[in-house]
Amino acid sequence: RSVEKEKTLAMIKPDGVSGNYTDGIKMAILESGFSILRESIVQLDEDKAVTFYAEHSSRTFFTSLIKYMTSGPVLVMVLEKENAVADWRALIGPTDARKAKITHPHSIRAMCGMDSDRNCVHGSDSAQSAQREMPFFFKEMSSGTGIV
Ligand code: DGI
Repeated sequence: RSVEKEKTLAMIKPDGVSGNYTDGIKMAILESGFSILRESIVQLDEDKAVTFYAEHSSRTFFTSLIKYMTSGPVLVMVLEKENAVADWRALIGPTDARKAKITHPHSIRAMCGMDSDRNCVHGSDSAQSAQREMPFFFKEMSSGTGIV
């Protein structure tokens, strides 16, 4: 029986793209056994960034988060492998890149992130989030039963 594969949304945030971390991150992705099914470079406008991070709209850091996420192009990817959602979260490490450098020194955020705001990469936090986030960037990935 073939192993059930799962998909997740990965994003290299503006500091990752401008800091030339893209190739290194993609290498880590492939070495970890993910397939990159889709990829696209996108400049988020304020509307798109606000919609993407709507669940954080009441947080104190929201304004700075939106400013950061619209500060330059991002690279969005759809990754696929068995257990893709959890495995990609494990590979990127904790939200706060300063903590990641101590507790998860080999994680992507430890290697290219700055702090809890500029943390270089994004990953869907659940299969449900992935089902919302993938068609947000790749329309053809809508399941037809989702909210998009
Ligand atoms: O899923 P994550 O990206 O690991 O973390 P999250 O969903 O809790 O937060 C989404 C983004 O919001 C995160 O990547 C960066 C920003 N953020 C989260 N918590 C903080 C934060 N930014 C600041 N400045 N301070 C925070 O405590």
